[in-house]
Amino acid sequence: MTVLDRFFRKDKAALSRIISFIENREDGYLKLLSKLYPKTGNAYKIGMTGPPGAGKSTLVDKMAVRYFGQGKSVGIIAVDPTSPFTGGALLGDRIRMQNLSDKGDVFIRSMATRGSAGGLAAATREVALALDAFGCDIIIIETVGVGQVELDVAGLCDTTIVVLVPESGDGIQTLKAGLMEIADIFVVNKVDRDGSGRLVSELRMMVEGRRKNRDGNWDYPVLRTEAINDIGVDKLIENIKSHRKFILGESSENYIYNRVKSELKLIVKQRIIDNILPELLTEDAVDYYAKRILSNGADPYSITEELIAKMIVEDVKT
Ligand SMILES: Nc1nc2c(ncn2[C@@H]2O[C@H](COP(=O)(O)OP(=O)(O)OP(=O)(O)O)[C@@H](O)[C@H]2O)c(=O)[nH]1
Ligand SMILES: [Mg+2]
Repeated sequence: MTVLDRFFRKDKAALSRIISFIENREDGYLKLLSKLYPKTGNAYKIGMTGPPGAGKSTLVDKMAVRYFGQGKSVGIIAVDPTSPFTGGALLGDRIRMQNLSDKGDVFIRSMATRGSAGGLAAATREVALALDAFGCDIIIIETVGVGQVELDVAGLCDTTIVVLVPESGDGIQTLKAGLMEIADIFVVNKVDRDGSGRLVSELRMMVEGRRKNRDGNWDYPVLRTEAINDIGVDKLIENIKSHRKFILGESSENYIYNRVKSELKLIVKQRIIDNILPELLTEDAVDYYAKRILSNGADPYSITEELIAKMIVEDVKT
């Protein structure tokens, strides 16, 4: 039996192998993704982001227990853009989530840095695709809200939750604008700490201002949780359900159609960046063109046109 056969028989070891295969971009991984794709479309993807130590993993853990209790299978991806190796935080996550991973229908995977931010987001999408094809009903993707990655990851999630804590700084002004933009649901965690009331009202005010500038009528919820004591988690699950209903609208067709479109665009873009661009812009080629600019009056714009023409001609030939 091949690994893929075992994968389709819900063998977790095979799932691990398939994920590594995809993550490492081994020969034939694109073909493999094509084989997995027809089996996807069932999973609901939830993004969980926020500052380091906000309590994201603790919340994910508690949420997973709820979904598990509803008989759903849950895949968790912890994306760690800062530490390329199994760092302390990651190890901590593994330990904290251990009680879940023993249960059977939960699969946890950590991902480390790979090349560009876009590359990491693409790899995350592909791992999520594998989890979806495997039969996960819910996929939760945790990212630390410190860079570009979580913005890209939010793009592939159906519902994005931004977790903030009273100690995130002097109020919401200091938070990255991008982080606020991607939120469908805000969670103020560690409400047992001082200052949570103020943060909640600041967020509610911001959300109020934002609602006036947007169409649609999703009321961005601002929820209070104390993840460590399992408080506020049911409400969060309810709000995710409401958001799901909201985005799917009267019929899910439109949502899925737009999803497929944006996914296709991203995949093509990433493929050009990963495979075509490096061939076009080799160090030697760049040297050659830079010299032409400096010595015989060529300009970067016409060189770009030349390069693109070359790319198209070469493509037609093959
Ligand atoms: N006081 C208090 N502590 C909490 C709460 N929720 C989580 N913590 C603690 O906060 C610390 C960080 O929690 P994590 O769940 O690892 O936070 P995280 O956002 O996943 O952290 P990174 O993945 O490292 O960015 C841990 O020591 C948790 O026990 C809470 O509601 N109240
Ligand atoms: Mg964490």
